[in-house]
Amino acid sequence: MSSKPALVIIDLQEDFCPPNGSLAVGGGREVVPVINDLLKLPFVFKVATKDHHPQNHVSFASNHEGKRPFASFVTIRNPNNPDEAYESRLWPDHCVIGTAGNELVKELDTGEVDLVIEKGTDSRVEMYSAFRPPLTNPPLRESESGLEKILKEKGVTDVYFVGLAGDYCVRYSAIDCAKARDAGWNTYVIEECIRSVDPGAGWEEAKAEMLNAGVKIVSLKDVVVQR
Ligand code: VGL
Ligand code: ZN
Repeated sequence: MSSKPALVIIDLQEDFCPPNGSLAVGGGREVVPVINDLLKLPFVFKVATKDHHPQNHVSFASNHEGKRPFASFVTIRNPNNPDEAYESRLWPDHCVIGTAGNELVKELDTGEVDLVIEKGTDSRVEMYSAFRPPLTNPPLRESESGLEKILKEKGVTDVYFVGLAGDYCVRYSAIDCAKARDAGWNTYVIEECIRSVDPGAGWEEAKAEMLNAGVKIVSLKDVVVQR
């Protein structure tokens, strides 16, 4: 069977990049030229995701009395089941809908991108994954992004993840992708094409968790895209 590889570019937005991003990831902008080169390869489908938050998003420290970005955590409950909850890190306001920080980075060759998918639009839940929020009981279907459906429709067999941040949204997107057993996607993260909020311990922990979930961490030189 021939492979049908897709490229998913995670959250390559101004707010995640120096020099002006409100949640700038060190070296975030450096991955753009390499990703532009990848966009020229014959992937069957190329998606860019956007973190797309309303101003009242639960992950902003500014929406919680007395909490500080990066240092504080909050308990997020399933709106449909107060018994299901998770602890989540709080952030500076970022990627707010309609602001310059929400834009895809201007150097990205968006002319080569087939589809832009918005995620994190439900103010009630954190959503690092490009697929869905982590809450499952019951699942918040209305806040899913639609990415799983479209990758299935396109008959994709392999999914390559790149973008920001390696230890947050790339990590949880790749894990959800590898866990979609019915889809059977081979899931890859290209290590040169990510940067992390915490490039030391954070990225190491992320890699271990991804490997455990069946994600393959690969190097650019090992990426062969054929169709
Ligand atoms: C992200 C923190 C908060 C990411 C999004 O794209 O990795 N990180 N929101
Ligand atoms: Zn966010």
